Amino acid sequence: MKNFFLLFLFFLTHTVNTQVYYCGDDSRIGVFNVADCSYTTLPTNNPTIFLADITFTPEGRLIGIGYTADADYLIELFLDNGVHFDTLLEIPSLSGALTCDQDGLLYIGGSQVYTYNLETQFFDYLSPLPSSYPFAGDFVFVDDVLYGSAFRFHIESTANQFVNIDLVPNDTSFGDIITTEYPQFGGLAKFYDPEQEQFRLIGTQVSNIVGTPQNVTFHEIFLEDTTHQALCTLTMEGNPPRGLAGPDDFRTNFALRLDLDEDDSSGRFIDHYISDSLCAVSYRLSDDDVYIRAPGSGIDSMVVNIHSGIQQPGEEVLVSVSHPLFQINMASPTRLVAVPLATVTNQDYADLIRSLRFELTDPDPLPGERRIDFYLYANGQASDAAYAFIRVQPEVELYAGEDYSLELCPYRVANLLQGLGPDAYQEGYWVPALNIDNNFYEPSSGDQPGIYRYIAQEGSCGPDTAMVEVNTTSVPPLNYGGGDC
Ligand SMILES: [Ca+2]
Ligand SMILES: [Ca+2]
Ligand SMILES: [Ca+2]
Repeated sequence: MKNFFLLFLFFLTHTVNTQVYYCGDDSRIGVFNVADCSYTTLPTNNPTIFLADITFTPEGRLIGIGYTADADYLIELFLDNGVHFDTLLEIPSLSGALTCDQDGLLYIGGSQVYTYNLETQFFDYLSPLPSSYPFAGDFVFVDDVLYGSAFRFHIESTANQFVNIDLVPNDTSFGDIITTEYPQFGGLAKFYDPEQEQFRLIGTQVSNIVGTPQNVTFHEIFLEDTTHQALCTLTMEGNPPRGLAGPDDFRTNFALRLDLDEDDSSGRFIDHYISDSLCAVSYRLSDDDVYIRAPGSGIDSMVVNIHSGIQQPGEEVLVSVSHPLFQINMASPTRLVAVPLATVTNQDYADLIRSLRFELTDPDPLPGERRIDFYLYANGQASDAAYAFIRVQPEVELYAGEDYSLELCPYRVANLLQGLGPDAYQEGYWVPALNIDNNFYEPSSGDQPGIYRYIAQEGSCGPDTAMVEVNTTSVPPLNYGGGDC
């Protein structure tokens, strides 16, 4: 079965627990549902980098390795407003494996193993591998041990090796061979199964039979006795998935969970939320779709504190409105403890979280990212932290785009925003308003030729204005591919 859902459907469907993310050879990202072997792919328009593998980071970033005809790159992927890439670093070629540890250190495998620290931007050589063992497969951490699927080139054949990787820098051995009985897994990921109350390990095997279509088999891997079991074989649209990543990698407490943005629509994955509102002094700390899972006896308290990034102490504070069901204690303006005054539901906690704000009281705030951490407590147990990242951008100038004019055949539809250029602010509005609210000039809905102004404004930013003149012509316009109107 094949499914091409729209972006919003992707976000709606990917939050069920038994899922792993995959990336295809042609820049696609998707979600595989372990329970029924269904999948959802998110096509990328105009791929410029082909994806070899992906991983999440503890801060909820989605990082990939990919390649063009010229070079290999470490990239960050963004799925809000469609899939787009940001190149972080050029890396050695033949890289096929990527994962991330609890501290946010990336492990990149190819003909050698490298590490990359996203914070310090330090790229390092971890360990030499025998030159005939490239990690064209994937890496996965299980109980703090890094496993990898490698294969060895012989003169006449290849041999698969499932190994653990020695994390001692510059050690001469790469670890131990766990088994040679596994197939070559192009992708490896683990996820937490709430019914079995344990992690499960998944690997993908792509058929190497020449010709199309190529099949991919998802296997469950049992490290304890080095067996594996095929879950299903799929024929997917385009090239089969190569890399895998698990959304549960950095969670430890699955019974008590807080997710500040369940469908990840803010652009941070896992349990986190990011606000990059422009020119604002008051910021939300969650999306509307806050999700809480708590044991039957309920949550005893919630702690929220500004973890890092404060630039002007005393001028950057947490703010809560009073809530009839909670006592809010603030020992300092950067730390808040909420204790229920009566029996409350998870929904009451969610309402309280939605009402919280981070505020800048200085009229000239300083730019930078602030991180605010949330913890829930139940029966003496703390949840994993859910982070709200606030990007303060006081000096942003909005750009509405370049003025231009357009000659259209009568009744021809045109995307007016596209013509303003790639750097134009995307959230502006039109004066006069276009009849269908999607930046499209559509004569059939009543839009008339004339001058349209595009206004870019947000918070106290802007406004900046660009002008588009729409003319209609009955003769085929030049440079429009010919043809009659
Ligand atoms: Ca991976
Ligand atoms: Ca989330
Ligand atoms: Ca959301």
